[in-house]
Amino acid sequence: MDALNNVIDHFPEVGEIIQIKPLTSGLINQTYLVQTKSVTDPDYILQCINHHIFTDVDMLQHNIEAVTSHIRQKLEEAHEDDIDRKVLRFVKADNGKTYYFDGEKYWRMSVFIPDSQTLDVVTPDSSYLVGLKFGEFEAMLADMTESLGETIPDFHNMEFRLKQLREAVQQDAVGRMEKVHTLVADIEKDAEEMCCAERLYREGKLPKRICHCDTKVSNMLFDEQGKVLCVIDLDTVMPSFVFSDFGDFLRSAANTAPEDEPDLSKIHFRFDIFQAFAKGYIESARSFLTPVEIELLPYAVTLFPYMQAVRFLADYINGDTYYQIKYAEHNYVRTLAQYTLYQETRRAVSEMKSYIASLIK
Ligand code: GN1
Ligand code: MG
Repeated sequence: MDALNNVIDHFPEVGEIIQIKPLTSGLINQTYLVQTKSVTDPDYILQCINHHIFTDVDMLQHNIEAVTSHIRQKLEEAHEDDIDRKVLRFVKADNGKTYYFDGEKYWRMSVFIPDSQTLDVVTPDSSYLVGLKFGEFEAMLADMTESLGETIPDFHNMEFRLKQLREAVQQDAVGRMEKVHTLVADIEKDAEEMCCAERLYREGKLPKRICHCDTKVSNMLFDEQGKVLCVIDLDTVMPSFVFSDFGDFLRSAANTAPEDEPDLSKIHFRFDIFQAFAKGYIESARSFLTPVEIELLPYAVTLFPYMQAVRFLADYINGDTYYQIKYAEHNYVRTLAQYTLYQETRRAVSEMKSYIASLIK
């Protein structure tokens, strides 16, 4: 813990510390809760940024600062109360930036949001509220004048993710292809269809907007009543299709099982969660969504489990170089779980379409 204390010393606003606890959430960054002694001082979240994945930390933090200050300003203009629990605040290090480089690793600290919780399972009621919130989040960012960089280039680009899978298959770096070649072939069958967003974008028929791009349920803080307080994990906030936030939320929230469930019979798509979330989202996002965006929302729901299966599978074939794993076959299990969810969402497409049509009448 001494090393962590040395890091924290570079963030002058942080008061005397009584405890540093590792938090286990997230597959990418290392995260700690830093508890301070004084009851009047806030606690903090300390994160070691994975700079192998986020290679341009300066751009990353610039995006995050631009977005959080823009949202803060909007909340102030709307005379919201309790703003410090509704948007993250990153603390300045003694170099004047919101991150500190110790010669080897990059660190950042943000104020911990008290009396908040993450949920693993959401209800239709809370999904409706999350939907409203995400529509608002995108609407609030719609008039940002500052341009944001892509912290991970082509992050939710399906064509690019398939290209990565194909490269992994070609290389077969650790000899896992024998085990997964049928699965790869199954996934490939739908490849062209699943790349429709990129095609429409090239044809000028689909816009990019600033999105969160990692809207899984565990990246949201809820208050005691189950209302979303604040969206966290802003590393991937960048220009993308609105499908990112819509689809990735339902990928986790509307799954009856965890994203790495080994028992595939437990994985189903919860239509009630879809309905509630879509209702909230369309209510607050309708003002800016184009007809093409609305039309393709059911496609978005299928896209994210599909893309996640492709990404987990590519990582499995590459020998687990990207996602943190808990056991040897973890990425393989994750792939099957996400592919199963994908198939479940496919079966619900026409029902999703009718429901959305009923909302926009
Ligand atoms: C990663 O950082 P974390 O664990 O919230 C990943 C997401 C995936 C998710 C799958 C930067 O998110 O894109 O959907 O795992 N983030 C990055 O659980 O690759
Ligand atoms: Mg993340």
